[in-house]
Amino acid sequence: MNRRTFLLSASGAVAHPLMNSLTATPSGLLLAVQQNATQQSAAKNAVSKAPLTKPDHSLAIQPCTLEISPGVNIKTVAYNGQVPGPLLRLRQGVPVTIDVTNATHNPDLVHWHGLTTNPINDGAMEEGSPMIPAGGHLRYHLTPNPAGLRWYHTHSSAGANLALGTYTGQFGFLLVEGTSDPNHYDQEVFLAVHHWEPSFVPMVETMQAQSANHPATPGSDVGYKYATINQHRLGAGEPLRVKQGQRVLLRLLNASATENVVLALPGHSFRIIAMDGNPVPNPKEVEVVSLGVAERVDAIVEMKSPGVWVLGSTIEKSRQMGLGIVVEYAGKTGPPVWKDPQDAAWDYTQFANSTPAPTPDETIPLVLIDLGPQKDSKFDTWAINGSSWPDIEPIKVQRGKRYRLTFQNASGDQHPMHIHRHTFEVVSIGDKNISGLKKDVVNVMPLDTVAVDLVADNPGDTLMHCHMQLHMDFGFMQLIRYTS
Ligand SMILES: [Cu+2]
Repeated sequence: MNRRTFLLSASGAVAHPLMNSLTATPSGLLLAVQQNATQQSAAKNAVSKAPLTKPDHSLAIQPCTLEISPGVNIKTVAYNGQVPGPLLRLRQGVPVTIDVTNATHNPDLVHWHGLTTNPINDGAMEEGSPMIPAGGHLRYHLTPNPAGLRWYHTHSSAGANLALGTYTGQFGFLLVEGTSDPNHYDQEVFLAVHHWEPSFVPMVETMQAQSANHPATPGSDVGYKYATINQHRLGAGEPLRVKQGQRVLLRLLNASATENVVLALPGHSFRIIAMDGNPVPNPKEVEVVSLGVAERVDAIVEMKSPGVWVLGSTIEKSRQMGLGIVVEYAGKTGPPVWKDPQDAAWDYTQFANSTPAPTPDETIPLVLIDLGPQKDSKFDTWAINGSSWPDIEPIKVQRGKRYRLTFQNASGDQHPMHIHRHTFEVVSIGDKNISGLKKDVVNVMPLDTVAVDLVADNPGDTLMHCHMQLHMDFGFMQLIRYTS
């Protein structure tokens, strides 16, 4: 059996029909050809035995209970029963197999966020990736690229069921290690933000008022009872132990389903060296780190203010929910100290080049609109240029061309826009033109316009969506389709 194929197991044993839809390119990379409906249904009905070869990594989607602070237990679903899931350290360009078993009662799939994989292995059903049936199993084949901080998470939709999708603990870090890392550091720490116990709350009124054409009937938003960094609320779990003079590399991820966050560490600054895993052109020290949903930041912190501190949300209520972790210098004791930062502003452009990006082959305006709640839905429906998923035509692109996508946010909400399987370049925020800032998620503030350049260099259907679970589940998705 060709190793470069999927194996989808239910109970019996045959080669997976999807193997016909995968062909090896001369460079050895997998290239997915368009799947048709027949192949999709064949994938569903496939019965195959467990793989003969041992995978490089294994993940189990399984129910678990987390004690996020003393006496506060969260029932959720997580990879291998832990939050975050196991850290996957992969070598750039070295193919790996990852077996995923689904020990829950719902079909699910894993998205490898930030990797330039193919549509079948990407883990997005809208691109043609197969679902992993309840009780089933799937082998993913990845050739990790590009180097940097990536992550993996469920890409199932939740709709109005707040016990599914990214509301759960299904997320983990994936680090693609390249050949060199010029940044010296003494300690590397992975910190993921998540919010727990979601519930429906009324949409903030100001948000509605700002939205163009927002209907009179207010929709719902999602609120949370608790927040954690990794598995624990602020003050629970082990502190982050540091020594004076250390350079600590923080690998930060916002794995919340719907909440953008801003973090600070009093007495210290963050030297931002990478965003979404990609080195920034202009590393800079700042007092706060903003993380839209699904964004990552690599920051070096010089430990030069001995004490016991709170690294946490700049919002007091969020810290009370648990959004923080104690940073404790060796030999220091006492209650952790918080101080509000003097400058909490966040500006992507300061980390970019101020020279403009190359002229694109084509500019595609995308107006992001809040349509309000449709029919009897609790949540607002979202539209791109007036259309909502699934009734929306794909954006057509040709291989090798450079496309400028302008996200014009006509709503009162923030939208962390994500494009699958590609890295884009942020080329303007409002009126300010920049270049060199490579990302896979960009947060578009209310009524702001952000433009990104996408070079069509990875053929196959590509999903573009807002990463807020309640937005993507209610219309805020569109495919980018290669026509050549
Ligand atoms: Cu959104």
